[in-house]
Amino acid sequence: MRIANGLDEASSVHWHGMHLPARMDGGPHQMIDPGGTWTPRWSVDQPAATLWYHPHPHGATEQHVRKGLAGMFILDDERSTKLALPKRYGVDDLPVIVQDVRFDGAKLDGGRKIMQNVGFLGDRTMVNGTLHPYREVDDELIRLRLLNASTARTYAFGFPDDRAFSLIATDGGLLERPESMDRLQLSPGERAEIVVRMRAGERVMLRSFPQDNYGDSWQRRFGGGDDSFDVLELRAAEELRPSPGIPTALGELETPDGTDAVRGRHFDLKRSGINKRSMDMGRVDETVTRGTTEVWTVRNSNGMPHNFHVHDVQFRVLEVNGEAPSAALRGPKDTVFLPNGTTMKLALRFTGPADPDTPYMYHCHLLFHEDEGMMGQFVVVEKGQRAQAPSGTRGTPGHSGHKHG
Ligand SMILES: [Cu+2]
Repeated sequence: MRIANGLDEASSVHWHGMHLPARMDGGPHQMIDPGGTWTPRWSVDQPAATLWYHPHPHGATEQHVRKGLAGMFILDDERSTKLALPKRYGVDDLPVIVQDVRFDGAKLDGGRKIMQNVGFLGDRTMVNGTLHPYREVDDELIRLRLLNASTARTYAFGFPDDRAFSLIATDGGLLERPESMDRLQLSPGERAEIVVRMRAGERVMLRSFPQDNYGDSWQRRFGGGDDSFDVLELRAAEELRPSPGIPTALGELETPDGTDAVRGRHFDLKRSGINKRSMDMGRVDETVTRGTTEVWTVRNSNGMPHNFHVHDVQFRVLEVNGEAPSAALRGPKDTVFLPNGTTMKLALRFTGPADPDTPYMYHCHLLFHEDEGMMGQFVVVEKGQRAQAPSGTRGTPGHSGHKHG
């Protein structure tokens, strides 16, 4: 990749969901100066998936993403190309990058209202950078690659007639089998691939609906969990091309099931920091041994919604509040939503190259919280190796590591 920074400020480009060496990750340690370029290289070695990229400058990620620096990254592989799924890009396989925005005249407005403790919430919705989007479709089955590229807003996607659709993939790729549902919740950073059946000549609106799984009435009201609005209209042709039925089996998961875990770690999510520590670019919080599996327990009792994203890996959700995960959480994940009062157990395997002095990030992907310091750093080392202080550490102008909460 060759990234040229044409902005008048430093930024970075993070490959969200990609398994790659830490120094290619595009996090806050790989800043690109104004006018500078960055040329990371790596081999793509992971299952077919819908990934994305966005800036990750420490303290300024919300602003950079909200202003539009985000895109989708589609990986195919041998298995995904052989399956009888809709896969003609732009025809029956559509990217759906969803962002909320607010305008002040012709300019984007990023102001956060008082009481909005999740961060910026827009009052209009864009898909692929387009307001009032619609798409004409000519096939019976349409695959939508949904990406929540918003900085704070959580969506519950569905259709007004409550028609069932098939979930075929989550953040890191295909499920073992399609799961039928009529609502799908995605918090910032999460992706999902769904297949929806069209009827000839109809117009149907993909919408976001009020959310049960968001928080109490106060949090729903001020965090956008009560909102409902149009996202994307699908306009079916008078005659549709027949599509083959969705395969009943999609393949095996590569994510670990946790039975070979060598250790557990706990992460307590608070707006003031994870495990009572605000992000410090010079501090390595966790050291992980390459090739091992771990079980991470992530808990939010902070009175507001958070989510949790881990760089480099796709993980499996083992438990949500002691129960087996719902259908929407059974595929490979790199980001999960944790409303207040949620505890999740995740199984993660770290197979990337060891690099004791370049950290990966884990953080809340409500980007206002991340910028405030809800982020930590882990390094992957060879057995017996120790973490080093991150090299080349530099901050973002204007961020002084101040305390919150
Ligand atoms: Cu958060």
